[in-house]
Amino acid sequence: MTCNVLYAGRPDAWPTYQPLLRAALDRAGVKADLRNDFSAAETDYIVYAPNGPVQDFTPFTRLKAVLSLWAGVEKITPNTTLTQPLCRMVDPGLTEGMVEWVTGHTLRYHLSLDHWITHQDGSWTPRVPPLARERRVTVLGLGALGLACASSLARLGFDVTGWSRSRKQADGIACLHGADGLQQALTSAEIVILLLPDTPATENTLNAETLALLPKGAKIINPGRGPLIDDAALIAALNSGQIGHATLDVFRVEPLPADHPYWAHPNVTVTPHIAAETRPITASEAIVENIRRGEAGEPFLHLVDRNLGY
Ligand code: NDP
Ligand code: OXD
Repeated sequence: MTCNVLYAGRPDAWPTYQPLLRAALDRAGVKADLRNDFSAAETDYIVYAPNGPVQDFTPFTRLKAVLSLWAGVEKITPNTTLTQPLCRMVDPGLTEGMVEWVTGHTLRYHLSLDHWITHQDGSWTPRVPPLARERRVTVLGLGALGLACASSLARLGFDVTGWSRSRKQADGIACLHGADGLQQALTSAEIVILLLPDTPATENTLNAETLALLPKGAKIINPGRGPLIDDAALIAALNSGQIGHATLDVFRVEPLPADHPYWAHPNVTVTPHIAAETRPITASEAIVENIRRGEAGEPFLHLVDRNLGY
């Protein structure tokens, strides 16, 4: 039997994805027609992105699964017209990119690179950075991305604590979970990295109360999602010096409005949601593996729990 795969990602990315998905389907031996214009009633699988053309899933009467090109699924989980399985993107290329971005910004804080780059004034004032093993880093979220980043930082020698919803064990990482775990994870963290999904339970994870738990001058790196942070509380904490600096890649409103106080704040670095992108070459393999599984009657990988929202 042949299945019909509708590409409903960003229209301008179709020429990139079409040959990659086609080749991956052929390599996997999956009999499939792949198009960007199947009618809803003939579609078995949707390769989906929130900035693509499909918003209403009601007419997709024979749909077997929606396969997200994005890791974050907060834009689709509340969509009540979708009743079929939804799989999120876990892409080795995207993970690699996130590890590089997070490691880069962690090292930047650890080594005070901003200080040395901006203080080229002729003064000779040695300030030797501690070793990585003397630097306490906390990663909030130990999923595909958080765990990869935490492990990479631990391999560099950092003293890494991780926090997740459920109990976990990972080499070189002190794993905590639940509300008490969050408190413990924050009290000694000099650098905090947010890699949680945006769900009702994670909104404002960093707020006035939790920011106050951090040691004075702690640094924040947020490549997760904007709503994880209470913006007003962060700005107040930056102004008081409780938080030394924040590097923010994601925001409640994107693009971040030009008049948003983050842009002008001397202790904030804004990046435009570039921490890690889905890489078509590796993502196509991930998408096709789930189509193969669907056709073989095997369980899908990376299924979203619609109740939890991730
Ligand atoms: P996963 O779903 O694999 O991991 C999510 C992690 O968050 C899990 O460890 C989970 O715990 C934990 N978590 C979820 N809810 C809670 C909670 N209430 N309390 C404590 N921990 C919780 O996601 P990924 O690692 O793949 O991605 C994380 C996020 O990164 C995405 O949702 C997306 O928002 C963002 N992202 C950003 C990009 C960028 O360019 N800026 C690119 C790609 C993704 P448990 O393990 O117990 O389930
Ligand atoms: C994603 C993202 O969720 O790019 O994939 O943020």
